[in-house]
Amino acid sequence: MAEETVRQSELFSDELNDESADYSASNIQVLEGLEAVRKRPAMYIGDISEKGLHHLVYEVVDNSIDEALAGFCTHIEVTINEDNSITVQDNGRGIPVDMHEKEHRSALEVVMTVLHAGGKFDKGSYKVSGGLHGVGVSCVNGLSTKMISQVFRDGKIYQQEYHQGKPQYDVKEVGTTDLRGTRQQFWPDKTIFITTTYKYDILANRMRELAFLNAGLTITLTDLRLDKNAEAGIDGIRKDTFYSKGGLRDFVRYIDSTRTHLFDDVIYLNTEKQGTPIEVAIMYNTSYGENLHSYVNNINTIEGGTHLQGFRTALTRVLKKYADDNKITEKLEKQHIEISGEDFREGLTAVISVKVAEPQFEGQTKTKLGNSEVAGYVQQAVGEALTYYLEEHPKEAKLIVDKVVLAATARVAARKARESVQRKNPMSGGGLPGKLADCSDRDPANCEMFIVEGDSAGGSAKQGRDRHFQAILPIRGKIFNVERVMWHKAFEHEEVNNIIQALGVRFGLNPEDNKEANYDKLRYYKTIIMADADVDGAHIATLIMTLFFRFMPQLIRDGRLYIANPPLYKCTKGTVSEYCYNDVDKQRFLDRYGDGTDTGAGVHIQRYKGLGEMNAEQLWETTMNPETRLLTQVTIEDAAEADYTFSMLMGEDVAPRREFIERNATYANIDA
Ligand code: 0RA
Repeated sequence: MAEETVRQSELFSDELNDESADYSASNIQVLEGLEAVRKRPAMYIGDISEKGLHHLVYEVVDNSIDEALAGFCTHIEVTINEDNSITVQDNGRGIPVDMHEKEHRSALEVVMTVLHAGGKFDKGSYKVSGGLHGVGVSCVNGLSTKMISQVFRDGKIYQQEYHQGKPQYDVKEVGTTDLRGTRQQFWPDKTIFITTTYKYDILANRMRELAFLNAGLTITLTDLRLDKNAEAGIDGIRKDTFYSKGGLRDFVRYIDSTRTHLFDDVIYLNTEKQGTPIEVAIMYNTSYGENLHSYVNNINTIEGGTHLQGFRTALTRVLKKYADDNKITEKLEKQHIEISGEDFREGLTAVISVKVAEPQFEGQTKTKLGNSEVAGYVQQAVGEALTYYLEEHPKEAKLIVDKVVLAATARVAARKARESVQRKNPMSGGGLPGKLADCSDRDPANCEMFIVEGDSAGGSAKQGRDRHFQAILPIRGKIFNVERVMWHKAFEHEEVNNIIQALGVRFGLNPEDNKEANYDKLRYYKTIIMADADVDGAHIATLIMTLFFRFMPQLIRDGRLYIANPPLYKCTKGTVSEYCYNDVDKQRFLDRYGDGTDTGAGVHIQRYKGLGEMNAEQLWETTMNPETRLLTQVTIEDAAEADYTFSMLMGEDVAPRREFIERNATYANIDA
């Protein structure tokens, strides 16, 4: 064993060209492998921001999920430790620790230090999981200052520790145990990641999603950081247990829980075609939107792909046939109305999950399934299940088809209305809204547009801006709630129309090809929502975000939507004055220049109740000047969760909305 140790430490030295050392080809690959990961981390985990940081956890959890899919693991425990390290423990068989024949090292060490080695030595297993990039746990190891692997097998605890991926000793026995499974703890490398602070909510959303996607698996998430928990208003340790018996049946109910349903049933299928497991759950609600969420091997396929295509085809064909058989199409044709694909999906919420042995991921973000055979499998599976459902449930079938007819009728009526509006006002085609104060630069990459609540704040913003690259679009009060209205109607709404026209995009789903809006003509690379820092302002910002999320999600994915953060206070003491953007900033000022209270020791606090209270110069200085302002970028971490959140925020139910706003509020205490 002593010899092993020496060899391994040499293996990770930089003396690659040392001819005298006895390196085998595979050993050199090991060295290059993890060095490469540290040199170009983004190539392996996407990026080195918060997203990449959280990706490390998913990568480790994925290995445990594979063990669950193989049928040997029922429980995964994820812990955020006090020092921001992460522990993932499962009750599976434990990673094998015996000698790897070819590598002459413990199998555990191979898994932990060889890129893409995970599961390779276990041919019989059905490995379908794997992070988005499928890089394996060795990647996490390489990007961690320290990692400790423990395996509980045959009554013993085996352990190995790594620094930046380098083993510190051979796998050794460190004790006895009644447990079975694998425990991984890692400390993300601060010299690699922009931030190493984990966010509970981001991990919780993914663990909830994984529990829905893998029925019967229990995932617990624990946060031992008392300070972070206190910030979230939680006293002591924070913990959630995610478990779903019904799988996607529960998932679709969760996503759709704040909408009104056409009927209570979930249309559900769980089957296999040619060795490809397929699970689908469908609900119909009374809204006008279509919400499809698709997964391949537990990965959210944001760009869709063949599985989604198979689903759409089956849905359209089966419902069309039902409508034909019941003479409904005939009736519509007499009114010159033809049903189109989108009509079948209005008010539909569905989750599609397939497990593909060798997935080909395509598209810009590698989240589009390319395997052509899967389209046929899904189409067949959904076709059979839906046909059967309609036969067995005539009442529900009628409700669905009535809704389709209504959608088609309304769509045709809306088109006629739009055409007549456009005929009357020929400018509405390509012109810019009269209220827009445009910028002079014509290169969209340099330009930004502020959507400003209220005419008076709009006036200050127009005066305060840098007119070269900043455009101002004032909007009046609340724009309409896109969650509650058919999207065709958006064209009839002035404020929404102004936003769309100013952006220069064709928005919404294009009925011809079901593709999203066309962004080629986008006039500003940044859109910045500027609203008051109070509950009303938050509501307006949410309405605008919903508009983007539902009709122009690609703009959010491309990182083009922002929220401005105006200050809440201006604190002055003598000649010193500072803008404070939250209560923590204000307290810091009071502690520094006063006696810590709002009134003591001659400190003056000016509280801004709205944007309108700031003059043009102040607005520029605090909120618009790129040198000094604070912008929040809007992101979609998790589309299913965002779907749930927006429908909840925009829905009729007040209680969950209030709770969400209270939990996420960052306004001054006065409003809370
Ligand atoms: C391959 C074979 C065996 C276990 C595993 C992989 C395994 C890997 C991971 C990663 C995280 N948790 C895990 N649990 C198990 C066991 C083969 C055997 O015991 O016969």
